[in-house]
Amino acid sequence: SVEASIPEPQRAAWRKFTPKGFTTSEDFEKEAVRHIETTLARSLYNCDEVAAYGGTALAFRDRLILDWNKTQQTQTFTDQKRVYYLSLEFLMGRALDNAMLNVGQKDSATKGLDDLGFRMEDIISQEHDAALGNGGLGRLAACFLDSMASLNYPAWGYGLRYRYGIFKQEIIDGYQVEVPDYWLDFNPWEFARHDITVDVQFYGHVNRWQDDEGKQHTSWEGGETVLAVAFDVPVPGYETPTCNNLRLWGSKAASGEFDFQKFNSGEYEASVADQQRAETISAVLYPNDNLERGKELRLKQQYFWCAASLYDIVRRFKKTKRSWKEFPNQVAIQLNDTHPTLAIPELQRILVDLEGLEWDDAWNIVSKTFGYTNHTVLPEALEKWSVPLMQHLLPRHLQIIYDINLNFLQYVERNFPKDREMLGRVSIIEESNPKMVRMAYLALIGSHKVNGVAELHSDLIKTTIFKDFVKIYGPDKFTNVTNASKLGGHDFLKDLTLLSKLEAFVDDKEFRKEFREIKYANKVRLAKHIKEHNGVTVNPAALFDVQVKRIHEYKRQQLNIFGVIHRYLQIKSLSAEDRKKLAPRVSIFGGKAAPGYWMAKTVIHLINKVGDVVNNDPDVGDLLKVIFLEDYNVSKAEIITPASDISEHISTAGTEASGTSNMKFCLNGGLIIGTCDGANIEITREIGEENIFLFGNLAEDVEDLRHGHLYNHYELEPKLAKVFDEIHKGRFGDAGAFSALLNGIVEHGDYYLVSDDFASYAQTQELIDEAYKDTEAWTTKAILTVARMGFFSSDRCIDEYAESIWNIEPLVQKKDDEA
Ligand code: T68
Repeated sequence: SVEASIPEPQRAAWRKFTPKGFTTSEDFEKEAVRHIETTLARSLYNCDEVAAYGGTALAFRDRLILDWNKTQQTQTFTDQKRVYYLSLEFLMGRALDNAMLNVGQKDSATKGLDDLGFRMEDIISQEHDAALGNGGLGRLAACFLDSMASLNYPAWGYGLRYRYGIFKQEIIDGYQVEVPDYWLDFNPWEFARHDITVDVQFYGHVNRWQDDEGKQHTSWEGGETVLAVAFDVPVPGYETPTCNNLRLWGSKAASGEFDFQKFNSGEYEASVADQQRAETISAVLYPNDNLERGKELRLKQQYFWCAASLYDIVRRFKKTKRSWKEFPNQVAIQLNDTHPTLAIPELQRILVDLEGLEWDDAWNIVSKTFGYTNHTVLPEALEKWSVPLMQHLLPRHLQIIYDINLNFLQYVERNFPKDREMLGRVSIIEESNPKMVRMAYLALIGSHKVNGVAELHSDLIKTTIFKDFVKIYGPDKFTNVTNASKLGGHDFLKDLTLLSKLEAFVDDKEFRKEFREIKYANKVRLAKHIKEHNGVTVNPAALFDVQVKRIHEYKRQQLNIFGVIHRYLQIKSLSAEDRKKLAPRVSIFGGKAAPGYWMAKTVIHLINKVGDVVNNDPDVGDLLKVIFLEDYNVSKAEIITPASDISEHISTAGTEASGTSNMKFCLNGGLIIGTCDGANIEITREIGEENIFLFGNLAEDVEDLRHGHLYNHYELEPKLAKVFDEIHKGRFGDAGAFSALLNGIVEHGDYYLVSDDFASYAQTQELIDEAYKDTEAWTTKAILTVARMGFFSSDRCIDEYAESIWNIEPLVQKKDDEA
């Protein structure tokens, strides 16, 4: 029973004027020109590509918002269970091309733009990436939004509206320099909802009292309030009228009496400072991937976003007048890593303190509502917050966390009376100095399902970080949902079963030729980009070897660049005659280092220095080029990924939870070299081990190897030792610049097993050289790889979440919108 604002007698008039959206190039032009002239206040005398982009985007936005309105209305009327995906990162990239593909009017728009004198490609490239994420975790969230809409699930994303996304990377003299990414200058894809706001409280103190009937009450009082303002981003599905919502919260100073008083008493500047402090909360995305630094502002961001989102979700639920018991039947909340874990104590607080439920009834609701996805086992990435910090910022939440912990530990004590040690191990509170709140444990205890993101990773969390919890809760609380990537849009086809039909064409001469031509054209396009941005000429017929991802020691870009140096030394050692037998290669790197991560920055520096030497060595010519592509991001990935012959996914076994670009490269007709880690293992199972280049030690052996480095005699792998010698000699510039990198391996235990895996890596690279010379066999591998990748579609992945964790059904809209 939802009240409509327009009474029945007037609805006919309304409906008569409801916009219908365009379906022809003429109608598109009409809309685009209208927006350029009116919304953007430009004329035909000053319509540049930026304005043409604006007009095009606004025309499509109008289309999306009509679908959005209808979808939201249908979801409200139907009132079936919804899922809320809480992620501190959504790495969406550009929206226009996606909107055009999903709405299905790209051809009309291309023709329309052509009529107006513009090329679609140029217009698309005007758009600034929405880069509200670091890497895989944020990109996965964006893919999930897309698939949830494409599959018609009633789903919302909740995140933060950062004013600055991930920094822009510049390479200056071979060093990374960070430049702020102010991306909101013109963003046609968001709708500011100045009427949808939430007051979010920080600091203050807790009061307890008894009412006349003797019932205990707790309230959180005082402190400061910051206003959360909703910004909605439409999320269209592919070839469906479903258009879901991504709600991003921006922070603003709460306009209370406080400011006003300051203003009146002449403290104008102080009240401006308050304003700015409040806006700081959503100002910037923290640029660390797989690392936690425990900064107060980060905790503020997390609570701000959780509190606003939960208030919104609860408000929506309360409108339906259902009883609280029904909450988990209507609402599923997925926690993307531990970043939104405060949503658990926050919901408990709402139910107990504000709604008056008994603790146990509330906890029963809370722990049925949440699901938690773990994305890492790296100890330095597991979130912990200091108890004193939490006591200061969120005093009531800390109490609630202690109470959750108490109940949990009592349960453990009852069930494992003989294992006293276990209590300390599984406690949410780590008894260190200062004490720390272990967010992963809180997330696990407060959720009904915990999932890892690839089979190996889901097994690992059960045997390492969550081992005790498997004993406590049993294995059924834990599950695996292997990550996936988007294959709609730019990639091959919508229907993954169709993808497997490609296999029948593997021997088709025409098809094979076309397949190769597409790959070659993509390499030509990347070669052009490299020429423009790096000033280096690369041969598109050479093998393109690509490693693009965040720079991290565990991802081992250092292994790759040491391998490149090894190759260079080999080339140099050969006679001109023997060099002719070699296969030409282009080694392409890209990725950002967290600004404070010195080792990662050193790796970037080394890659650039090696490039300087190799690319200018006349002995080498086309045989080897080394390229570092500046500012790797989603839109650059769209040029780089389809151009790779081999991509590298070479993390130390057991460290990369899944990886998702490995899938993306395979879907784009590239082969991969990889370790037995993350989703590489499942990719191998799907495509066949004859179609992938695996190397290196296995996860099960890593611990012993590390131990051996520290306690046995340690010797560097001989080929790697030669590489290090050359670096030491200053062949790639001042050796001192790289000493920490080399010492980490030679003297400090080689934690990431670079030396252990080097021989196997170099040998596998030689196999790749040989394999690439056999063009026909290579083509077969590439085609079979693509054809067998259907499993890694994010649609499959989302269906698995929907069925095994969320228990939600798709909501297919009726054609007729009469409700
Ligand atoms: C990635 N994690 C995993 N984290 O590393 C990758 N971390 O194996 C996996 O495929 C992907 O998640 C999706 O499951 C990240 O990207 C972060 O970016 C991150 C950000 C903030 C704090 C910690």
